[in-house]
Order: sequence, then C-alpha cells, then structure tokens
Amino acid sequence: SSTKTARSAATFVKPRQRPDGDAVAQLREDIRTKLVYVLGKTAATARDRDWFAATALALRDRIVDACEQQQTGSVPDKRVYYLSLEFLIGRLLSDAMNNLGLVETTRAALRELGVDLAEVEGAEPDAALGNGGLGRLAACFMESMASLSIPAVGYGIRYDHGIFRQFLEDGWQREAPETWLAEGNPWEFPRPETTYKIGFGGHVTMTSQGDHQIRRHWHPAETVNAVAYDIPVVGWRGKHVNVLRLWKAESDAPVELARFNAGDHVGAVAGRARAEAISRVLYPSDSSAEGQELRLRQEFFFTSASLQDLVRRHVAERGSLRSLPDHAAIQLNDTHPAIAVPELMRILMEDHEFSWEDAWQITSNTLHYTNHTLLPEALETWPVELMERLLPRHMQIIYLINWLHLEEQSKNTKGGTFDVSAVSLIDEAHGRRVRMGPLAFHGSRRVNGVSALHSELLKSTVFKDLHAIEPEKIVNKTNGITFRRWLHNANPELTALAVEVAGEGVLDDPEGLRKLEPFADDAEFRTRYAAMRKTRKKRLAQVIAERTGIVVDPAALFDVQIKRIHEYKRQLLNLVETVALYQAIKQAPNKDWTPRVKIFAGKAAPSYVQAKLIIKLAGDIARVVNEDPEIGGKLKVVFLPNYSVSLAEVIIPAADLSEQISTAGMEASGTGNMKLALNGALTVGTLDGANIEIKDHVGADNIFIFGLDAEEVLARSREPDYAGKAIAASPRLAAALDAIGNGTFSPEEPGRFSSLVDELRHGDRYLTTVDFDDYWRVQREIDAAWKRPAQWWRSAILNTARMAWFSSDRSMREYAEEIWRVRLG
Ligand code: HBZ
Repeated sequence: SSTKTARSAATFVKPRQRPDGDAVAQLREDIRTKLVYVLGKTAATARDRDWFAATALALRDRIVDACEQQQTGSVPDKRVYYLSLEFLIGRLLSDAMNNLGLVETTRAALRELGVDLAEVEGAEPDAALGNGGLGRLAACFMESMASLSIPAVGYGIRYDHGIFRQFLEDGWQREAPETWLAEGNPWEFPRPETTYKIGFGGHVTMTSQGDHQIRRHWHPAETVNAVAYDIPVVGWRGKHVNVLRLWKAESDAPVELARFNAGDHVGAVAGRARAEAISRVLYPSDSSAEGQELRLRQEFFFTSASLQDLVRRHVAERGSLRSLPDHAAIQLNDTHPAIAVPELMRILMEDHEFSWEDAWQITSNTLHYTNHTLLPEALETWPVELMERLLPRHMQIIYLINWLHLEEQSKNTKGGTFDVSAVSLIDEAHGRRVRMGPLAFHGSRRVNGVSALHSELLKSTVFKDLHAIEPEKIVNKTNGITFRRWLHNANPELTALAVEVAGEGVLDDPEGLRKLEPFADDAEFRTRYAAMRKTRKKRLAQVIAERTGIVVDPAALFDVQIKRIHEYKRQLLNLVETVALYQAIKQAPNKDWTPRVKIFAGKAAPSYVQAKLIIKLAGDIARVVNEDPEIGGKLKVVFLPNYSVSLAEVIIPAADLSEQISTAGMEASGTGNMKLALNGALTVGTLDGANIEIKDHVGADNIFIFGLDAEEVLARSREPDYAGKAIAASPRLAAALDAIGNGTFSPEEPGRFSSLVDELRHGDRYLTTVDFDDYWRVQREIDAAWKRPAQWWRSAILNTARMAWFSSDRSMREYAEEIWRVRLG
C-alpha cells in the first residue's frame, strides 16, 4: 500500500553492536504482551501494523522509564514553549529505537518472534502534521531540544488529517485525505483531564473598580474544549524526554438535549461538528496566507490552550506570574500563533488582575518570534471585522497596543513627522486589517530570521521601520537539521563510515565529521564512499520502479529537486533546462553525454493552479523523454508522487546533485539543502538562504553556484522587459520555451502550458529567464565534473565532513543562549 513506503534505512545496516541477550528476551516478551493484551491479537493474526503498534508500545514504556528517572529531579529553572501550527514529524519508531540505543535489540527481539523489523518500520504511518520546511524545522528542533536536555514543551494541533496524500491521475495532482489516526496512535497519551475552554465571539463588559480602574471582561458566545494529547520525545541516548502536546477540539455539549428532544436530531449535533472542525484538518498551503475564518479559529484555539496550560503550570510551580519571563520562553513559529500577544495580555489582566503596564512587561519579555518568509502573499493579515466578531476582546487589546506604540513613536520623533502606516499594526490600505507580523514583532523580546541573508533582508525590507525603532531586536538563527534522523537513521552506511574514521564520538558530536577530510584524498576511501552511495541509489531505483514503472540506472547521476512546488523555488527553471538538454542530446545523440536521472518530488497547494500545472509539465516531459529511443539512457525524468518525510529519507542518501535554485532573496533558508549536502550530494544553487552559508562551510570548490544574487535580483526586477531581453539573447532558452509552448510535450493539447510560457515571456516574477543561461552553463560544468570521479567523490566527502555546523543542535544551542537564556540540562 502507499503508506507502507520505503522502510527505514536502519534496517539495512550491519549492526555496530551486539545486543544484550537479556534485553532482547525482555523486549520480545514485552512486545508479545502488548500484542496479546493491548491489541488483542496473536502472532498468527497480527499484521505488520499490529507488530508496529506492539513494538511502539513496548518502546514507549522505556521512554516513560527514562522520563521517570529525569523527574526525580526538581522543577527546571526555565522551560521553552515552542508554539507551532505544524509539526512534520514523520515516523517515530526508528527515532525512538536509535535514541534509546535499542535498534539491534529491537531487531533481534522481532526476529525471535519471526518478524522483520524493516516490515514493521514500513507499517508506521507518517505523522505529517505540516506542509514543508516550517513544520519539519519544528520537528527537528523538538528532537534536538530533547537531545540537549533543554526542558521544552512543543504545542500544536492534533489534526485528524495531516497533509493530503498526493496521487497522479493522468499526470495531474489529485488530493486524497490523509488518515494517520485511522488505527490509533500508539505513541500518544490522551489527557482528557487536561482540558481548557476556548472562547469565540460574544461581547465585552466593563466594570469600574472604584479606583479609576476599569476592568474589561470577555463573555464568549461559544466555547470549545481543547483536550491534550501528549507524545513523548526522547533525546539522544535516552537521557532526556520532552513532550509534544497536541490539542484536539471537542464540543462541550456534544448533543444539545433540548433540540434533540424536540426532534431536531441533526441540529442537536451541529454545534459539535462546528467545534470539532477546528482540529479536523491541516491547511495545505505553504507560502500563502489562508484568509479563512476556520484558520483563525485554529490559530486562536491552539494558542489559547497552550498559554492557559503554561500559565497554570507556572502558577502551580511558582505562584506569581510576575516571574513568568524568568522561567518561561515562548517561541512563536511564524505568525500563526501571533494572537498570543493579546491573549497573554488578556489572561494576565482578566484572570490574574495585572495592570496593563505589568501585563505588557511580562508579555513582551516572554514571547519571541521566528519569521520564515518575506513573500508578501505569505504575510498574515486578518480583517478587523473578522477579528471583532471572533475575538472582540483581543481586537480591543490590539487597538490599545497599537495606540500606545504609535504614541511612543510620535514622542520619539519630537514633533517631527513619521510614517504611521509604516509601523502601524493595522493596515488601512487594503480595507482595515491586523498585520500579524508587526504585532508579533512588537510583542516579542527577540525576532529572528532563519539564515544570515534572510535576517539581513528582514532588517532592510519587511521590518525596516520597526527595526529602526528597536535595532537590537532582530537576531539571526540559521536553521539546522537533526543528524540523528537525517544522517544516522537515514544513511547507516555513511554513518558506519563516519564511525569507522572518527569513532563513536561522532554520534554525539558531529564536529567529529571533520576527521573525514583527509580521507577525501584517499582513493580507497572514495571507492567505499561511492559504494555507499550506489547501495542507496539501487534502493531508490527500486522505489522509483515500484511507484512509477520507470527504470533508472543507478550508475547515472541522480539529480534531485524535492520540496514544495512553488514558482519561487523554480522547478520550472529545472524543467526548461531539461527540455533544452533533451533538444541538445537529440541534435548530437552520439556525443559523450553524462547520463542523468532528474528526480522531482513535492506537493502543490490544492488551490495553486500554476504549481499543479508544473507537476503536469514534469510528467509530460518525462513521458516524451523517457520513451524517446534516441535518448536511450542519457536522460530520464521522474516525478515521484506523494513526497513525505519517509520518502525523503530514501531519496536524500541516494542523491548525487541537490537542486537549490530559488530566486535569490526568496528562500528564507531551506533545510533540504542541508540534509542533501550532509549526505554528500553536491549542491547546484543560487546565493539564496542558507545556500550561502553552506558554500562558506563546504568551500566554493565543492558547490556549484550560479545566477543573480539577491541585490542583482532587486536591480534587474526594476528593468523593463527583462524577460523579453533574456529570451532574445538566448536561442537555447527560446527554443525550449517554444517547445513547451507549442505542445511538443502535450500534442493532445498543444496549448496546455501556454499560461506557464506566457508568464515567463511577459512577467517572469521569479527571473527564471534571466538565470537560465548561467544555470545551463553550470549544469554542463556538472556534467564534466561527474566524469572526473576522483574529484567528484572528493567534493562529496568534503561536503559531509564540513556540514556539522548545520546540526539543529547548534541552532538550538544558539536559541538557548542568545534568545531564551535557558540552561542546557
Ligand atoms: O520555512 C519555510 C521557508 O520557505 C524555508 O526557506 C525555511 O527553511 C523553512 C524553515 O525555516 N517556510 C515554510 O515552510 N512555510 C510554510 O510552510 C507556511 C505554512 C503555512 C503558511 C505560510 C507558510 O500559512
């Protein structure tokens, strides 16, 4: 089945350590007990999915034991609360086994039960509660915080349905609901006793306190219950366990009795459906703001539940909330939880009777905000009218925050004039809207971007004016990835090589990877490194054959672009180059072409018409190219459906070339770029996001950079008809565009792609045409480089050796020291 994807790589590696016999026997019996007494199955009736659940439950017990040991200590001095509407976790079994040091023990225990660990791992559904980079970052950070013993709670929504399942129908993307909870979730603990009431709508009353004080009180028209579900997150070597607390929405009146008794049986449950809709499904768009009321309800729902929970914990542990900033650091993952600013103010004033000034002091010293995008269409704003209807008290608080903020500015300018519209939290230009970015900025102690370039661009563009007011507020925290998942679990062969060269310590401290550097010049080591890659490529070739029917040669260069489909990420640039290459091969079929497999994977937002058309184009080009006898094996094109974390774990270790080709200035950081380079794929990329820092670390000789930089992009965008000029100057580009536009790849519908081609010719917002020639040049350089294997593998090894800095452990240490001021445990 399609959920039974690619098994974890961990299953294919030779054991580094022999498991202890007693531990194996104990785990075997525990798994058997779970299977029989919790799941009600027998070895004869159990499916892989049942063995998975039994194994997960047995391992969860061990995580709880690790947790118990840690709790014998006292209350931590300070906790981090990571609020995110998305956690793109993927599978948890290999993570848990690896971090508990029980991979071989589990394999042996299952073998004694007549079960193959690989099959069991393949039966775990991905927890796909996110769209892309932002959600996956949250998952990497949770794992790193547990590994560094940073006391932390992740807060999000327990969606019934994660990101949709993508399948192709005649090459077009279709969406089907994802059902990860269909057979329950063995990792989670439901906590019905931890339930909070979340209000919506209603009105606000004022009461005079006598001392010229007026207290306002919100009376919601509707309340929804937020019920906690906890997933334990165990860190490396099982030393520390944190919790991911996800909220499920439930009605507080599942059946309205009066209506039911009056015979209105459907109407009696309508409120329940409305309440439960909040945690029903993840919004599937990334990089564009969702303007729907249900989305705002989701945002407030999980933010309010999380704040109520952490406030209650703080009061229980410390008494007064005055000390909240000393003991809690709240991180807002983008603006999705930005409503935390007025909600924390409201809780402090309404429930705990703080003055406005004290509440503001506490709020603005506890909150921190991470920005993940500069794209204008992704910056959240909410209509004032909707806010007033759904969250009337919060709208009042936002108005007062804004008034005080603007007063302060006019005082600072000492009678001079200043541009109110530049710093106001309310946008008056597009029918009054609340600007969530500026709200989060103003309400936070620190604001961070996710790569060096991105943080600088925050200062010079979207937050230019707010930055001028508080120049210390914006800091950079370049993203990272957890090496436990993206190296150790996904690529056991490479991990084994690293351990052999650098010792077991490399598993604890990735800086040990540096010890690989001298081996880049060792021919025998290069051969073994290349053999590792070949093993992974054969496995990927198998998956490609199973899922698409396309046969690819593992000896060819595997060129991968795997990420959400978006115009700014420029899959189209890669596809236009593919067409130009196809045409060039056809013109000179006997030339010594470097055999390439171009592998694409990624989902398009269901409403993103152009992105879906790009997927169709990839499929149409693939069909023509792959079936052309003149091309032979020199070029193959593959679109792998239903990209996911578990599919990424199979593709990344098998990649030779990593496509990171966004228009400079538009990709905030990228994190797939880091996973691929760590696994030794060479990057072809623009000077965008973290690519710049990757270049600085791996060295300019070991990466292929092309195209305009961010400044040049800005300058060129202002020139009239830059696309027309670029096309006129490049016969190769013109010919490729003509072929796509005239139906060469869609003879049954010649005009199918005219909207894509017309946009490139007459608009080209992402400067695809401008960067084309340089992209072509660098790709031919890559063709030539592939023919010099000693140098290629030298570069690949140096990539692995020099990527340690991109560990999310490093990111989390920086947040801990410079933003949260929290001690590592
Ligand atoms: O966040 C991504 C950036 O595009 C990427 O460059 C960066 O590496 C990554 C982690 O910092 N942003 C997203 O993934 N954004 C979203 O997924 C998103 C989701 C819902 C929205 C808006 C954006 O409403």
